Amino acid sequence: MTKSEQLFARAKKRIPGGVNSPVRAFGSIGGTPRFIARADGSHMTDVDGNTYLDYICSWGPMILGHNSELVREQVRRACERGLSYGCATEIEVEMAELICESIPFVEMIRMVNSGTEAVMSAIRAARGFTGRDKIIKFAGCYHGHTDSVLVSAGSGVMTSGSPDSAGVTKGCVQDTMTAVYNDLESVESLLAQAGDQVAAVIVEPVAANMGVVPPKEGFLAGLRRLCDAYGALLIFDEVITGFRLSFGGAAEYFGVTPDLVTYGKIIGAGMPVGAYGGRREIMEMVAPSGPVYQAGTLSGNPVAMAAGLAQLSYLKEHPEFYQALEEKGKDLYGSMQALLEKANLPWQVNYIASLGSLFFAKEAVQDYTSAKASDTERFAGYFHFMLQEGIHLAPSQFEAMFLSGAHTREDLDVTLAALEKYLAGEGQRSV
Ligand code: KE4
Repeated sequence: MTKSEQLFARAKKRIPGGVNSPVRAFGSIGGTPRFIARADGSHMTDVDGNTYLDYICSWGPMILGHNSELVREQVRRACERGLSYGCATEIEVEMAELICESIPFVEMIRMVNSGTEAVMSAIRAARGFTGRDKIIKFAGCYHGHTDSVLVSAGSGVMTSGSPDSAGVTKGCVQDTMTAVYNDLESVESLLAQAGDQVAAVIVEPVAANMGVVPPKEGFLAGLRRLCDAYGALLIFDEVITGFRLSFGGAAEYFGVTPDLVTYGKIIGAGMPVGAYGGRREIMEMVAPSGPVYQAGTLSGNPVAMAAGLAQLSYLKEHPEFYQALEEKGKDLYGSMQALLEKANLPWQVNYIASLGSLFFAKEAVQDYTSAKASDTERFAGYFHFMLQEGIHLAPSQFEAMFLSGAHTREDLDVTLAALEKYLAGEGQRSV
């Protein structure tokens, strides 16, 4: 048995499914998850000493690459001053000022400890501000595991949610309506039915939890227009896209301004950090300045702030980073698409900036229904082929590939060579 196999067997005795987050368990693709011992730059090394080129990047946070000396040094210095005080600190002010002074529509921001907490809090703030109960989300979009968004991801329009998880009561999701991503008419029909009850529309401005599905031209601007027409707030869930598509995230990238935004991942640089922010009049509803309660023992933790501030400061001071990352994405994902065409295979590569997904689907993937048409068994074979080639993809067809500043030209070449090898062999199997 490998050490990963031994650890997985032990883990399953004491941790549900052997993991602290379900996707890590390789459930949809089979096999034993690799237990990682360390990671540096664009690579991770498992407990058996195998090194992999990494496209998970911790699901997004490691945009500078793993184990960045820049971030590590600030964390080290923060640790020497103590790990947590439960009191206000200067670095929390610096973090809030950096974000608010960089992103115009974020007039105020509150730090929390995860993307889930950010979304939960933003929805509560939207309901508190509008006095309305209902929210609209999109089939296939994931916003963390707070009850109100764990709605069965039905691929059609749903006026009242049904729970997508045991333990979530009907009551928790009865005010959650589901629309179809990239389909403004589906949103308009829900608003027409319940418009004056809708507190907010929440959207991943680039869907990345059904695999990567970019917004169609006009989709985000259309959501802005519809929210304005019906007095609902627009929430961009930028836990993945924030500070990744550009320093101003998808809002800046697409030129569409939400009322509230949620962040996570990159703003913690690998430490547990989430945040929500937006218009001052909305954020001032949040305790202790207003009646919307939200709190957290470790919110704004000084060590986590040190990590996040180091990473964000670097990104802000090096705007050219994003151009280079986008070029890298075009190069990798564009070349993957070209290899599929050269092999005369019908599959799809969706990508935008540094996010991309290879879908084993024969039709364009533009929403949840078309994403779900993917051949997940074939994806499992592809995943394990690439893992054998020393390339660790996200262990699910419905996740993204993430690029970092640490991925090199050689890394891309190794990836493309492995894909070409797959397509020439296994990839031809009964298409
Ligand atoms: P966390 O609570 O996991 O920090 O963030 C929840 C969340 C909210 N919004 C969006 C758009 C997200 O993608 C996420 C979490 N993303 C997943 C990856 N698809 C995290 C990986 C995991 O669940 O282990």
